[in-house]
Amino acid sequence: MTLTRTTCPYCGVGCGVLAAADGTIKGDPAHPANLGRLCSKGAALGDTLDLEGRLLAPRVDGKPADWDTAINRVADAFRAAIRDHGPDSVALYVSGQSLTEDYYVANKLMKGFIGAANIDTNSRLCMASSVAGHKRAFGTDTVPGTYEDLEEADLIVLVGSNLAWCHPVLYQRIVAAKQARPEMRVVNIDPRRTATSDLADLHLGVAPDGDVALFNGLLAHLAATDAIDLGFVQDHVNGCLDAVTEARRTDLSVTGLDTQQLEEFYSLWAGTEKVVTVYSQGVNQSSIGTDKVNAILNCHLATGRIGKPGMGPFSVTGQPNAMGGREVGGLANMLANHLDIENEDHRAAVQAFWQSPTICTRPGLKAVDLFDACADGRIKALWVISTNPAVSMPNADHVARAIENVPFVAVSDIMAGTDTGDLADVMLPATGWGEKDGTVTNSERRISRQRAFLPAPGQARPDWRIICDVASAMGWGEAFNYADPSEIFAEYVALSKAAKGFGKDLDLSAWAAIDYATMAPRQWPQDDTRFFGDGAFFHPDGRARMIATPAATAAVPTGLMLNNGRNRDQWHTMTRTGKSARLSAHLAEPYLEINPADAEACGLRPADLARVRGASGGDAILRVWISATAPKGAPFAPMHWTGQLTSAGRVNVATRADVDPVSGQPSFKHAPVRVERYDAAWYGFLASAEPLTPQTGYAAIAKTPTGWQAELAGETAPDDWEAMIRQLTGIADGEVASMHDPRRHLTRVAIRREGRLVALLFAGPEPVALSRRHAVSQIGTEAEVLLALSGRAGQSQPDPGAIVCACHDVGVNTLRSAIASGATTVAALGEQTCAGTNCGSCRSELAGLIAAAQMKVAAE
Ligand SMILES: Nc1nc2c(c(=O)[nH]1)N[C@H]1C(S)=C(S)[C@@H](COP(=O)(O)OP(=O)(O)OC[C@H]3O[C@@H](n4cnc5c(=O)[nH]c(N)nc54)[C@H](O)[C@@H]3O)O[C@H]1N2
Ligand SMILES: Nc1nc2c(c(=O)[nH]1)N[C@H]1C(S)=C(S)[C@@H](COP(=O)(O)OP(=O)(O)OC[C@H]3O[C@@H](n4cnc5c(=O)[nH]c(N)nc54)[C@H](O)[C@@H]3O)O[C@H]1N2
Ligand code: SF4
Ligand SMILES: [Mo]
Repeated sequence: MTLTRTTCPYCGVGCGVLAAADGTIKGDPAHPANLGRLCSKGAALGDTLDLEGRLLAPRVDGKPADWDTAINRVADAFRAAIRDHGPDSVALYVSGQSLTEDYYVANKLMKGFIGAANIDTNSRLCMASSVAGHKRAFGTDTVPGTYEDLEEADLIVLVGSNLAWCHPVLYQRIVAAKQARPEMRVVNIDPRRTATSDLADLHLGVAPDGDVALFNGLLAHLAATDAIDLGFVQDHVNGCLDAVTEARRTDLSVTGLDTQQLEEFYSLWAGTEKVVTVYSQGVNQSSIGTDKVNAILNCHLATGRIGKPGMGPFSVTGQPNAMGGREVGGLANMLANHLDIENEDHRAAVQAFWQSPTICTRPGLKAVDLFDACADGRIKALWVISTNPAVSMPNADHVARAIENVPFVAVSDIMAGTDTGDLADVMLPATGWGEKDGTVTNSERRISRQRAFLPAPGQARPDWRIICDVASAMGWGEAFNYADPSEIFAEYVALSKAAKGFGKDLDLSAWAAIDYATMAPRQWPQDDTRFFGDGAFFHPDGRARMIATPAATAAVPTGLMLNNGRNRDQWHTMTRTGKSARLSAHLAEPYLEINPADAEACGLRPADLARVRGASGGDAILRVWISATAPKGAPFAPMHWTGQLTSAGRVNVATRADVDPVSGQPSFKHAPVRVERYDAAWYGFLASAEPLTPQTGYAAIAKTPTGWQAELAGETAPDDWEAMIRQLTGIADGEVASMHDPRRHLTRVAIRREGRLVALLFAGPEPVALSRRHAVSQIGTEAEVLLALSGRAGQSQPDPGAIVCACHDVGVNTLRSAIASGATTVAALGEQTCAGTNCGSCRSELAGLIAAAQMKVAAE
């Protein structure tokens, strides 16, 4: 069996993977990002390669069509809109998961040939504030550091980042570095305690959006304690005095932290030369996100702690190619190769290089504005590629209606059923990870190859080719005539050469001599380059800028603000990770993690369902998870669940679309909500051999080893339970057995087909207490119906409980009993149960279980 060297398609760590067509997946020991490690999602990539649910042929108006018909339909719709309403009436919405080659041709088509800049990307929801902050401070969008800086640092500050779950291999690298050098310090700044906080020597539960004030306070402290590097500032930085003056004015009560906490953090930061500040969505996804970024950058610029080994600000990218998209100018306000739309010379150079008939002259619509333009009729033709905005945009119901309102919508996806694809006139089947070739750039500017190791399924084509096919049908075939992605990459490298005279950071000259087929992972401009250590920046005067960042004075928050983000084992809208039973076992339902005091005030009990209503009126219904780690006033919900898997689990119906004024990035993280108990008349749990559709008031579907399961509830109990199961499962045949306990109002129904159990329902007026794993394990077996309906695990098979270690399938009950029998360290638990010994993503949860058990013993 030959293993193909490729790159993980999930997060921006950009781990190297060795993969084979039989589903073998291993970490690549030769890839500098992971050196052989993988996290739970990477390790489970083999579970996502089957063709179930894939879009395998084009669809036009809901019916299968051939490629020519589909491509011509897209080209005609775009041409007609441009002819009748001008180039600004069409839009592309692409993705940080597009490969560099896909991104490059999409951008070339829109900006150079259609001649408008209405191409934006989901990176607007993700990295836009970091991009804007970098440009304000450095004069270009550069991430100065490398992953090794994290290992060399003496202090790592993680701001608004749940690295343990979202960049797990980087997190593991920090864990290993801290083990080797226990004097290393880690500070975690996040309103809630997360798995990442477990590594931190200091967790600062900052008030939501208190970060600008916090870092202003740090800058004022640096100034007051003579910690500013006056030489560096004098030679290389403008704006220091203004920034410090603003910082001194800051009301630190906005941080929500007490003086002792602030003092501890400030003196640690001031006193440690080698400090890296890592930041992510708790910083970017805010209406003051760009100021948050600059408040952080200010502190690094003022101390000259930037671009040297072990020090610097580090904005970690979320998606596998968020960085590559920025390089090729994927955002509506950028041109290719870090050049600027607003700059006439830059535009002329790019147009000359492309030999294009036109070039956009002003920035296009940013994501939120773009969908508003869909809603109000300005956009006549829209093409969505590799992203699922009907789920992932804030105020998602409005966005779904806006997409519906566009006269022509094309969607390129790998899956047949997605919330956005369901709104399309034309569906274009793309090849997915493992089936296509191209490059991605990770958080440390390292370009790696994704390589195919599977054939293209059905009629699916790579995204770059679909885009070029449409461009050809629009009459621009010559400029989009590439035999394969290596030719696109070569053109992109040549453009970088043509743009070199503009003195920007992006320099790909090293790739001119590199063979695409055998390309090894490599950083631009050179391996181990750290920008800015020598004080050279990219504003016209060659200096950096500190920005005065005013912190809002403390507004007393009234009511609950919904925080949101990611789970360890799911990727975004779950179209891929949702296929894996192991990954789905970690957290199988959308939930609301809420502080006990808030829960009480809202009348919520454990395992209840909560109705979460945002300012725009949309409701999400989520399982209540009462937890002291959620700060008071700010419950947390995961972003992942969709209309395919839930009836009301899309959290973005409750978020709002107010944006950062500089970057246009929406402030997902803080949405005012009302929370009340969902008044369910019945709750149920259904295990099935057949796929399920969410149809009851509350329904959350997850993949299991034997098929599917669903948590169910509704406001009125069904009259006919059998009919309900048949509707949800689509199973029309088979014999039905049922049990009713009229006293306790419990109902249990089983369907057997050819002697095997194919569906099992447990329902009652209270949340169903039952071993889910046991019920699920009965599906497909010849189990005795009465025993199956009893819902109890047999003596010989103790219920392992909710899965904590996804790699080795180890449940919480197994772990608790191992802890009780003396495995009181993470290492000992690993020896006894294997948990945590593969990817390590669950180690902080293991530590949490041990701590909880020890606390319980201490209390007894
Ligand atoms: N498992 C998994 N990993 C992923 C992804 C995934 O879907 N699943 N997606 C990838 C992508 S695209 C991205 S962008 C990254 C995101 O990676 P992260 O940014 O680490 O993830 P989030 O969970 O969105 O948010 C991080 C934290 O911000 C905190 N926060 C909220 N408000 C504030 C605030 O005002 N201040 C501060 N300091 N913190 C705040 C939240 O409590 C949360 O813990 O993850 C990438 N990795
Ligand atoms: N509430 C809340 N919402 C958020 C966030 C948050 O923190 N909170 N975070 C935001 C952020 S940072 C991000 S990055 C976005 C992510 O949100 P999205 O980008 O909308 O989420 P994905 O599920 O990654 O969507 C990718 C889509 O592309 C498809 N796909 C996969 N591979 C391919 C391929 O090779 N070609 C094509 N054409 N399609 C493919 C998948 O099936 C899927 O439908 O969500 C944003 N939304
Ligand atoms: S950390 Fe995990 S999800 Fe991210 S690139 Fe590596 S294996 Fe993939
Ligand atoms: Mo993201």
